[in-house]
Amino acid sequence: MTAAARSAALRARLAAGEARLGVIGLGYVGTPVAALFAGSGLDVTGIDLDPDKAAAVDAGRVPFAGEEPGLAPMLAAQAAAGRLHASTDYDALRGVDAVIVAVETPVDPQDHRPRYTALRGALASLGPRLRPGALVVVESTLAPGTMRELVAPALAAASGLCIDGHGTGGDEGGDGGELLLAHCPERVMPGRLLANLRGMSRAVGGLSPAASEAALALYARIVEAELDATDALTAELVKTGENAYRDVQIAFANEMALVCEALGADVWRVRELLNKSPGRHMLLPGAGVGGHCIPKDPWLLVAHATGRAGFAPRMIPAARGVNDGMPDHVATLLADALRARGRALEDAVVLLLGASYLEDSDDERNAPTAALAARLEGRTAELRIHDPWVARYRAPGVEARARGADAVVVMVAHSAYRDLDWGALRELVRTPVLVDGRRVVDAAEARRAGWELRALGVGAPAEPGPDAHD
Ligand code: SAJ
Repeated sequence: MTAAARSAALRARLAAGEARLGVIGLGYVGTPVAALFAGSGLDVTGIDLDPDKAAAVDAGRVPFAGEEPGLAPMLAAQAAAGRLHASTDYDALRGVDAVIVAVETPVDPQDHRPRYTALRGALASLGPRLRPGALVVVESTLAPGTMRELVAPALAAASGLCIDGHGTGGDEGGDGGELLLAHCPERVMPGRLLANLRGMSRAVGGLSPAASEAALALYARIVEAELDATDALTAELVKTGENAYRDVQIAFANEMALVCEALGADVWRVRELLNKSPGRHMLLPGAGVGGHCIPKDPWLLVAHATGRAGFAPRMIPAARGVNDGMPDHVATLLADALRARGRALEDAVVLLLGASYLEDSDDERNAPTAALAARLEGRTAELRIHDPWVARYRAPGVEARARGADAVVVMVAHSAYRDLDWGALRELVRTPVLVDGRRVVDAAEARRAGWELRALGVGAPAEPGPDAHD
């Protein structure tokens, strides 16, 4: 049977709603994906090594924290309808028509190389359960080149089947491969998982046209936006590139903030006027860049290319360095403001406002606040953290946490922080030092109330520099 015929057979089973789908990895990506495909009428089996996650999804419950509109009722309904099951046992995938792999693909914090332990494990366990004609789609974000150099060989070895469009035994000239393999990276965001899965366009990168066609038919069941057929490498580059692009854009905004501080300008006014220039969209300077994708994907983007054809990345690592340096810069602003009020850092009680990586979110992954807290660890008299969205930091409230403090540092632009009464808080602190890392504070109001304010990106009018009279 040719690969094209296998693809056609799978598409027919999908159209008839008879196809069985497996989803490996029941996290922020796999869980809503499983729910949506079950809701499209397919029988879906979720797999996760974590028995609690598997049990939750099998019972129709959301296996993670956070508000995800529509997800809980959808999971409950699909589990009740008998279309959604979950297990820790890969044998539950025997005979499936298609499998989506949505496991974590972190990078090593030291060498920034991809760590594919979870991916390799999933492929090794999945392979023996696959039959000829099955489609495997990897949604996890991958270093460009991974599909051809790691996923295809690993799957071929584990399944004993050849991959259509891939040299490992795939008879590309004759009937083609027995397995169809594609990469379809996700564009989910915490708080908008279902909305993004339905509403955002996706690159569908097959290792062969037959694989792309099968994957297009699969995703057409749940995606209302454009599905762009392409090759696997392009799909890998699109996903890692779109996030590296954002990281570089943020780094530019942060470097502009540092320039403005050095020269005594206001980066926010500069940004407002700069963005009036056609085609300029300077992003927001801030106290750092966190989350599960922006800090990671730039490293994935350059991982396999580095060292090939003499390529060595310069801008992308530099942008990562600028963004990862912002929590340190906040620490510098803090120490400077304390010094201005005669308080040494080591004698200071410091309150950090915001623990999550993003405003009005409870997601703490790679949060800049954690980086700042690590830098301040042991260097202050006391370090306090407040965050209305993170349970362990919610109580006893900003006022109580500010009482007796020597510095308040705004790290996250939570809406709740935009309404703080800085006059009242001034009466609670011991030393009125305030560092605004996210342009939340009304500077004039704060200064009128007596705060020693340092606003990220807003410099004090500086003395002319040594070369000011070139
Ligand atoms: N940040 C800045 N300045 C900015 C924008 C963000 O400092 O101008 C910081 C945030 O505070 C946060 C980090 O960067 O710490 C990441 O923020 P983000 O707005 O990029 O949010 P993420 O990490 O959830 O990124 C997601 C990504 N979406 C997917 O991967 C599907 C990203 O591609 C989107 O562009 C982004 O959401 C978005 O636009 O909201």
